[in-house]
Amino acid sequence: MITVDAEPFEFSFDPANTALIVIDMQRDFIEPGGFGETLGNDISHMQRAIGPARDLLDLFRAQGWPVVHTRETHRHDLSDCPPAKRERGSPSLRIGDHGPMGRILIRGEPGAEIIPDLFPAEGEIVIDKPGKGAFYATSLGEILAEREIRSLIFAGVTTEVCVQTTMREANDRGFECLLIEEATESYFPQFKAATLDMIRAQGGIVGWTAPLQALKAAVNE
Ligand code: C5J
Repeated sequence: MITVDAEPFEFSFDPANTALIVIDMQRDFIEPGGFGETLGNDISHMQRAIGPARDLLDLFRAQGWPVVHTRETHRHDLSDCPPAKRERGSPSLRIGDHGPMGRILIRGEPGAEIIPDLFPAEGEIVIDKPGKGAFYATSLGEILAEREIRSLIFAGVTTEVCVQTTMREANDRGFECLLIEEATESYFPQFKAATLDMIRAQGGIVGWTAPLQALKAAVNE
């Protein structure tokens, strides 16, 4: 077992049953000129997560531990995008509309792809998810069960939306979840801070959080 100095208390995991899950590090959310920035968001916050997420990926790749990437995407005909989702947000640029990097959040479009720094390596699992949570309407649950994964280490964006939703789904399914603090970001720093607090409140009601260095130190001990 590996034990990480985490909050609200130590997080222990068996590498044989643990995967890294990198949520939605997609060009449209993070890159200059993408969907997120076009809607007026400050992407500089999001870009801070790239280096730490890359370090985390390198750590897992060096150990040969499993890695899962997710993308928030929809089918070309939007049959998996409920109007209730599409009609909120900005009326000028909705999911499926033509944006600066192709159709917004549509599978195969350039903006829906994972940023080059974190691009999935051969053999890593990639999950296209139509919801905010990565378990809803995907095969993630079955894939993790087949591999007997019981602990998940999280990175990605945005902390308070897709990362938190997926952690809550995972927590309800019995996974032990650790979020690496520098490897997740939001357009809104106060939402990130509040989410980290929520996750570890009440004795770790959703899971644990830890700085990247605490994980690296535990792995290299
Ligand atoms: C994600 C979003 N990935 N905020 N999506 O968090 O809509």
